[in-house]
Amino acid sequence: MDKEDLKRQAAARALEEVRSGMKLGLGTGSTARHFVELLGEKVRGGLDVIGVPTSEVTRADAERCGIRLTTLDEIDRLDLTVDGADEVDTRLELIKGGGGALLREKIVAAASDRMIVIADESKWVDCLGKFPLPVEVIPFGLAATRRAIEKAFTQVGAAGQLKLRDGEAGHAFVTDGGHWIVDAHLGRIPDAPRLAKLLSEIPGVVEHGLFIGIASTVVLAGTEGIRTVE
Ligand code: ABF
Repeated sequence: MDKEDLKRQAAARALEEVRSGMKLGLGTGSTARHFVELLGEKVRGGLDVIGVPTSEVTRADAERCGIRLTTLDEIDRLDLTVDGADEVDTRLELIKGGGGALLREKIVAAASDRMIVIADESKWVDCLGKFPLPVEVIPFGLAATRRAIEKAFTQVGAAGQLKLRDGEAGHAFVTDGGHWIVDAHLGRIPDAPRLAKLLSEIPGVVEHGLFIGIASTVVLAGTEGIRTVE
């Protein structure tokens, strides 16, 4: 079974939690795209849901699949967000943002009663940090922001290179919010909750890819089957 099959299986399991009338956060990335496609099939079969997309890419996918969309300005809370992740640890702490959509993903997840993370087993780790941690930053004063980010790393006993993410034609990658991303190659993050707090206090940091205390359930698909961690 290849990875895409596993991702689709995880997405299908999450879909079992969806009921008519629900307001859903729709994640970004290849695993979340499987969820959007499977949800679209259900919608065409009569399931009545409304979604808030976490990126312009997901908005386009959801529209193509016939899913009714709204915004967080038009509704209050969401019942459930289903999204992928780059890494998940045993405390259900996540690294997200490899796809560059971490800011909207966190806003949407934080506005949801529940967040189900869908992933293949390769995302499951003992300690976060092998996947480079994305930090979304304001271009103004980038050097100062970088120094503050590096100081936060040393405060939690982490160290590594910080690289500005490349976009198209030699330019920096630009997020849906118009910001840049620096990726921190740390190897391991000894105290993710503390680092999350420290990063949030830096003025030039818009948001970071550590999702702490947000995910309620993780659905992991592996060659041995699917397991759910709560
Ligand atoms: C989103 O997509 C991101 O937060 C994460 O970076 C990425 C995971 O992508 P994939 O499902 O393609 O591995 O969930």
